[in-house]
Amino acid sequence: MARVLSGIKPTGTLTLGNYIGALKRFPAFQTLHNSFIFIADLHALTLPIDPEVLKKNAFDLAAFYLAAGLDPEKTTLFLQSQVSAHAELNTILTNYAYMGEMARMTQFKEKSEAKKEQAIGLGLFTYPVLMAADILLYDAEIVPVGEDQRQHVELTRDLAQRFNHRYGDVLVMPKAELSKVGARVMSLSDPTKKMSKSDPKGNIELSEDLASVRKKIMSAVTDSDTIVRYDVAQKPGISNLMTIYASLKEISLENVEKTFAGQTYGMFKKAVADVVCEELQQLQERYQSIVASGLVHHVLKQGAQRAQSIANATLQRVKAAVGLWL
Ligand code: ATP
Ligand code: LTN
Repeated sequence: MARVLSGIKPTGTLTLGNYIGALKRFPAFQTLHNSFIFIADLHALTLPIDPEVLKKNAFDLAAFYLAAGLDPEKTTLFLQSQVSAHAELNTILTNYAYMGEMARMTQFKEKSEAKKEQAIGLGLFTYPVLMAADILLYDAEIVPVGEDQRQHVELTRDLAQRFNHRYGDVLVMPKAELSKVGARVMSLSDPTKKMSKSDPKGNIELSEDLASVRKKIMSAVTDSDTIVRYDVAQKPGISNLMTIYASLKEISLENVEKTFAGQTYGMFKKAVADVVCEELQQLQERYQSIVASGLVHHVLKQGAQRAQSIANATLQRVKAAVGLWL
């Protein structure tokens, strides 16, 4: 059984982009693979966040993991900060990562763009090293993520290769696994930008009121043409709505084109709104019952214990390889 690992930062309410690009895909791995899914709370500290908000977000994220269908008996679900091996391996790996390659990371460039150098935390700069530690600790071969994280997984591969070149076969080479449709869901208000947690006008939040969801989809920015056709360059708005529809219905983009041939944008948008609201309604109901069950903390505690035993073994391997006393 191959190991699968992925994580999401508890930096805000999850969006439909997080759901389609990552969360929705996680449960499928748990039957065939040994699956590790975590809450990247240490990563959430790389940009300013209120402590109470962080705690609440982490809890909600755990509840959404369960609501999306992760079974804690099959998937090890845990909080990154509760497995100290992440921070330890991070410390070791920072010595093998280069300033130049960190500075080239698109996410770092975007998130630090508007800030003065004095206001950019070092954690934001070394973010991908911690992410590499997350992945390498579990010998993960498969890393399901959205398109924006592909570069970080590539960097993880470079680091693993560099480390192994020097110390022998210590680390397992991971690979990013992107969904064919929906690896990059775009903003509804500006379909040339990624849908993001920090853009409430252009995003749909998983816990959002369904009337508001419907309104946002019906008023999503599109072009002045009338044909429902997939063409990212000419028709980014319609293409994005097609992606959302195709992902949730689990059908191909060609199939979406055929289904809506001859129909107006208004009719198509209504169908998209229906499918999104239906999915979110189910998710929100499951989320409510999971919160009411009071099981979240127990699941995370048990998950941290399982994660620790795997992560500590890898950490020992790494320590031995570099010459640290065990
Ligand atoms: P932010 O929006 O604050 O920059 P984020 O949502 O990109 O953060 P995470 O919450 O850690 O960051 O992302 C979790 C997962 O969701 C990652 O696998 C990421 O690639 C994926 N993801 C995020 N946004 C999108 C999107 N718009 N389309 C597809 N996948 C996405
Ligand atoms: N960097 C990711 C979150 C993340 C992650 C990971 C994803 C942290 N560690 C390990 C996959 C594997 C993000 O910003 N979306």
